[in-house]
Amino acid sequence: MQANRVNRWRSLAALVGVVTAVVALQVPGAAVAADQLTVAEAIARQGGTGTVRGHVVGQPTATTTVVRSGFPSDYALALADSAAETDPSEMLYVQITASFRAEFGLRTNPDLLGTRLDVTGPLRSYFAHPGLTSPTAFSPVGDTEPPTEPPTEPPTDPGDYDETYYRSALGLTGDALKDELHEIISTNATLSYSQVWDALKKTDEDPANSANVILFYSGRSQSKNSNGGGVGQWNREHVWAKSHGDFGTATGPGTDIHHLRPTDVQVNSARGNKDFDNGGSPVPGAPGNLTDHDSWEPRDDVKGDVARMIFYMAVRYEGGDGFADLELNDAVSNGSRPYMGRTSVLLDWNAEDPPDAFEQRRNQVVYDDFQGNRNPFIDHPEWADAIWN
Ligand SMILES: [Ca+2]
Ligand SMILES: [Ca+2]
Ligand SMILES: [Ca+2]
Repeated sequence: MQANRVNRWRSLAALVGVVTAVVALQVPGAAVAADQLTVAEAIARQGGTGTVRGHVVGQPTATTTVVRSGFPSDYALALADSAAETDPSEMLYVQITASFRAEFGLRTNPDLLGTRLDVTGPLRSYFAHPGLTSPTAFSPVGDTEPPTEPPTEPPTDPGDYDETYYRSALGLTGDALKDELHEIISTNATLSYSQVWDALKKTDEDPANSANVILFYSGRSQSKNSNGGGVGQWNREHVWAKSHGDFGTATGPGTDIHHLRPTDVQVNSARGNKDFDNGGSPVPGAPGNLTDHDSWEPRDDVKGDVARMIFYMAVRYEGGDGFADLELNDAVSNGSRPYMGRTSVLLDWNAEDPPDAFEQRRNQVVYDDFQGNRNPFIDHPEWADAIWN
């Protein structure tokens, strides 16, 4: 159904394009149809709706960064009036929503670079830059040939993202690095809380048994279908406790699967909303985990995973999107304040337990299949020290 609708749009828009071209030929100097805008006009006329015609000149990955190769995702493209344009201020940033990604996303269709498109939708800021969001139609213009080369394989080595996704962050440290990473990773859409169940069945699948997930704290492999609220079942743990900033389970930090993990119901309950720190007594049902009245120490195999999820949340959520600005501190007993500790212990855990294949694969699945954004600290664990040390 979706594909048919897209194809009908494409056919209709292509027909309109032909008619427009004929009219333009017959009436020298005639402008294109009233609602058809150049990129310069669309930049000048933010607000309202229009059809913008322009050349595909790359993928915006930040307000002033547009990449022309190694496209990191199918989520956005930049249009310009000239195919050779390299100045982002002369570009319109176009959001590519889910139904258009297979045909117009640049990672899947890198050959679209340089071709012309008509895109219809509201002229609204995107990446804090003149843009077009929530498009209603895309169509190729003129004699553009469909791509003949098969799409390039998406990169899978975390280092492969340095020249694309992370290019604007390389070499930065401190707050400048944190700010730039925030821009890069804040392109994600999150699932509904009910959709999180199925997502976790993919992200946390047991590599040795595809019918199971690995429970985060206990390390137990358990049937994907034994989820729920009963004793011995697994449920959805917010590693950044949702009371720290009180974001609940609405779309946003409450459903951001970069920090949601399957856990044993009773172990989840024992962890509660405690901060992370070393020490305590053994946790029943979760070997290697320790807890006391104010903190939780996870088993060694996931200490670094915990740290990197907390680092991600502190960078992703900066208070600009209706949710609290989540931040690290070196305390415990943070309660409902939007903080999570302890910073010093989390930095140690990040160093002691570097990313392994399971964690890297998980980051890739979240990026490819669900949210379109990455946890930078899984790709570059050294960035935690560059920001917080
Ligand atoms: Ca403690
Ligand atoms: Ca680990
Ligand atoms: Ca923050």
